[in-house]
Amino acid sequence: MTERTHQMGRRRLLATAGVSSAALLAGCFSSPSTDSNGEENPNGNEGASTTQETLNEDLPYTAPPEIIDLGEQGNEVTLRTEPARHELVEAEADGGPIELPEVWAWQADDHAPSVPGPILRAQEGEELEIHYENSNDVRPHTFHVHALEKGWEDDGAPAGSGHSVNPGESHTYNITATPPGTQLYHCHFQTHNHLDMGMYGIFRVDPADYNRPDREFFLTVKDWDTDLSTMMAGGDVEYSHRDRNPDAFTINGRSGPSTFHPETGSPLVVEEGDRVRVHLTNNGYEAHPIHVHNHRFQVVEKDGSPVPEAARYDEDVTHIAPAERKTIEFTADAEPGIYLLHCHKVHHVMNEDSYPGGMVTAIVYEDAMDSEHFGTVMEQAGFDPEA
Ligand SMILES: [Cu+2]
Repeated sequence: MTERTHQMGRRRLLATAGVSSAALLAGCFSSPSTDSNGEENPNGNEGASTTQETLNEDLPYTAPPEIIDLGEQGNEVTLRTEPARHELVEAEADGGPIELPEVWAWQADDHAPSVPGPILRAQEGEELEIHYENSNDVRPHTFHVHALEKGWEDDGAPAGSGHSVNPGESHTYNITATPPGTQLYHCHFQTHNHLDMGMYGIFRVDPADYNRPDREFFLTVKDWDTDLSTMMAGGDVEYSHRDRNPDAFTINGRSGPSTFHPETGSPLVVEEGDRVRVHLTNNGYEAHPIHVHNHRFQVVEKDGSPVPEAARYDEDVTHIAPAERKTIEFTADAEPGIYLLHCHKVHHVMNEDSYPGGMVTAIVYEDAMDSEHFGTVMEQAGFDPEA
């Protein structure tokens, strides 16, 4: 217990250490730190004499995930992995910055690397070429996607396929966009580290007859033990997979109040009367009961299968297990305002000892956006509409 408290104290220090150079945001990528490999010995950084000041200050920051429409680019994409730093709570937000000193971020083509990775979107039935080019990192990686059809060697799980992509190598994963639905992908090399270092994302396959809703949102929830990131960044922390103890909780890679930021977070902005779909995926190790305020939703898809009408019912909490995908649908029929969407393990709605934070965002009606309270929420999220 004492040990834990001590580590938490150190985390706080790491969290507030140096967010200094805005120039890093410009995409000037540096070489990855070679002592942050940690593959062979997960606790392999023992003895590294590092201080918080030396933790990967030259790494770039991640950007928010973008939707990559594969159909618009010949049903192919080139993915890479970029070591980066990641803001759970942005510097401008209340309580920020809280950072992961190192993540391994997926990058699509020439877009900015992000955690979670890009939302890859395809049309049912298309033959896809996912090129994985391991040019920017020092570790092997793979691309593994759930549910979608592929051959043995393209499954991306070395223990099964016998195949990973070493630094300097590349591999094309031939994948068929079926079955349709909301799937997820992640790196399957040393998954206990690579997934937890940020190598995950949503893979959406729209059915041929997809009836698009008025508003559609993609949310990945995840718990983190920030000690893993600190260890991989060369920090003087002993991380044990057996004692993994999550201390950060995110929606699309951000913790509240940064989740409310309209550009870098994931507020669900709606207009009264909209039919709204939220694709939820869980890429962490814990299950999360996701609760929506003042709206009754139905689960319409689960793991890429449509839920039959007869099995749908109105509810306001849905449990989402690790790797599970659920698409929920509701009508924006409440009094126009701001309504929370959050994990109801309420200690997941915290940043360390501070509440609220963590795994929370909100449905925001456009009509409520000129209210005084919305202004306060935006201020807390660090959003300056004038900037
Ligand atoms: Cu990997």
